[in-house]
Amino acid sequence: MAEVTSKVDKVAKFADPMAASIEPSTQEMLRRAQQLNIETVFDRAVTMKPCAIGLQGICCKNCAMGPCRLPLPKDGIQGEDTRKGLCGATANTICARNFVRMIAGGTAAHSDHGRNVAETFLAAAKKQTKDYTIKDPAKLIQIAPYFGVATTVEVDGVVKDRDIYEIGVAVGEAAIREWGKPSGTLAYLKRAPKPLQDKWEAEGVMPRNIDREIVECMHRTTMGVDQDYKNLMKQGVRTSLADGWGGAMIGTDLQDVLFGSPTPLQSEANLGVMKADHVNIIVHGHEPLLSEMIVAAAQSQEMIEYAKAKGAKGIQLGGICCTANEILQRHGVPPAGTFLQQELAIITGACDAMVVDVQCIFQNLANVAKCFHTKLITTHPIAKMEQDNVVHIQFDEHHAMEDAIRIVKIAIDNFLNRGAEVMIPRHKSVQIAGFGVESIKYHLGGSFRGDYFTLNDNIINGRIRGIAGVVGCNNARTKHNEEHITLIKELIKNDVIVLTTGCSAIACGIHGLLTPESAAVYCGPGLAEVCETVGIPPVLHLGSCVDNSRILLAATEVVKAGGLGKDICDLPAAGSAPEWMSEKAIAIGQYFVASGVYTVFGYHMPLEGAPVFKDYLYKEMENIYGGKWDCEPDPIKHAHKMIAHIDKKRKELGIDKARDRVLMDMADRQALGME
Ligand code: NFS
Repeated sequence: MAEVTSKVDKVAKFADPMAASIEPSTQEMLRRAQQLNIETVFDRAVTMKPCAIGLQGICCKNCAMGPCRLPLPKDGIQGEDTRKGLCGATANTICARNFVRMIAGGTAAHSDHGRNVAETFLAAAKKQTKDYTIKDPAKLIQIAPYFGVATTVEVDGVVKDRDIYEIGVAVGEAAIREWGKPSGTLAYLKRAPKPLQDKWEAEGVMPRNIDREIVECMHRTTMGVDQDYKNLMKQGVRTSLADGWGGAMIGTDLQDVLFGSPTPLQSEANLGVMKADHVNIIVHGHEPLLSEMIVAAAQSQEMIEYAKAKGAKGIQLGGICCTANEILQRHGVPPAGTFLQQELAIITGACDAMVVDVQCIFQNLANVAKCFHTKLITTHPIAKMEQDNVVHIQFDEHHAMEDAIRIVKIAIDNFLNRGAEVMIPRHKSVQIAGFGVESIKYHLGGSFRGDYFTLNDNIINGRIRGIAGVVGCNNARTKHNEEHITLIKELIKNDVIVLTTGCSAIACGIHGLLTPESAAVYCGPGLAEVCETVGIPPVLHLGSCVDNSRILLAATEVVKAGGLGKDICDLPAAGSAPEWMSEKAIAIGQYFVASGVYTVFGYHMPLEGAPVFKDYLYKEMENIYGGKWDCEPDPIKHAHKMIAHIDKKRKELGIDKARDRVLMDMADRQALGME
């Protein structure tokens, strides 16, 4: 048996496990790491403080005359703000440029993921890859018209259904064109409520194609180009819309067509899903293209027998980050943890292989893996690691299953190399995941009356006070999971139903908020009654971060069902990312705001150094798009800001006092001029 060999000579300062996380298995594994003298992100967060000027958003390093730093004077701006960089760029310009570049970074990440999915989808539709097929033809038929693709064909005067693979090729080709088409605007924008489309059109922020918007962000924010924060933000808005109503939405839809649309299913969550007597494979990252195949390979009889021949009882898969959410929502594979638990999964000593693709992957995983037997496998041509203990197996959709089997075999072969220091925390929770636009319709509307009317009725009668989308990351600068869980418990206590994605959703699973039973424990009486009646959790897991597009479409369905205004900004709804850290979160926040949602981030926003620009995002933006930004690190105050907004919208809709819907009789109808 191999010994744990720490490659870390001296950890400068250890984090206090109780201060680092509210979650027991994380605290336990952090203690374990410290006993073994293995450094984790929690320790580094104690040692390394963030740059105070970068934190304010006013460091410009876009040319070699800088970096120019424009810190806010200690006693604030008195009189005219005279701060400027060498070229004369103001704090507003610098802060807006940095913000827009974050939007571009986030949009690029989601959209490049979407593009990879679209390319694989097209290969599958053309039958160039045997391992992928069209699993959800109904969804393909539903989305085809948005791409101008006919789903029927007329032969000799008879209308017939078109071959599903033929539709697939046409949709795949049209979808890929969304990244680079020379004219027009994005196809999916017309899925938004009409008044919202009109606003975007009037403002000139309809995205033209996905790549162009990202490129234009980079151009406009480079030295000496756009010097007006409002004009810069127009491009920021346009790019974010190219994410939410473009790359991310196409990614979600084509993943559903390729792998099946999620339906609610039961699973578990947390590090305790790993098993000492099984081969443990952790998949981590974002694109489900390879992980789908790994699920199939790990479940194959051949691989299970192979694992047994090596002395294991079976193969246990687990996920980290959004790859976890992808295979959870379609296969019930349990997530082993959120973003901040990735190093800890290896520190269990029981992780035989960690397979990573793109995004949210710590380079330090390689250093931690060196201390154990774990094989760390990178699989994507755009995401390699420099450390020599990392294996690269480049995944190719044309021989996807072969790649997956190779990876699973490496993990199984590695099972025998485990050291003596296996320590898997016991903690895990049961969860129900796999909700989507269609399943909400079904669960809240019933099979005969599947629609959003029931949800709307319950919002109008006040049993459900409003809807919150709580999403996003963990951040080592905040206490792991505390903001997510405190905030969400406060929302559901106040009868606000929560839709969640990303690491927030994993946190909810870990902390037991994704079961119908949790409604009786944590919810206010109205929401508890609805959850009990229809058998849903008060917090609905809608998938990964690209699946925030599902939240946009769910909000659009609520608008369509009627009675709650004409646009997303009329709804008693709010958005939140309480522990955000990624540029992707900023892109998501901005497309929520530009779609009419009041969006509150926790921790901190990199805007404090440019108060005028900050005011533009926090106040003026609402006059243009109906949504605006806000920030509140305290989770209880954060929840109440969202609730106050929800109440304001209820008042504007005239449903602030209503408790039960009053059915109109004939006289009432006649009084309103209705028949
Ligand atoms: Ni979203 Fe999903 Fe998690 Fe944050 Fe990273 S995994 S794409 S970026 S950390 S929620």
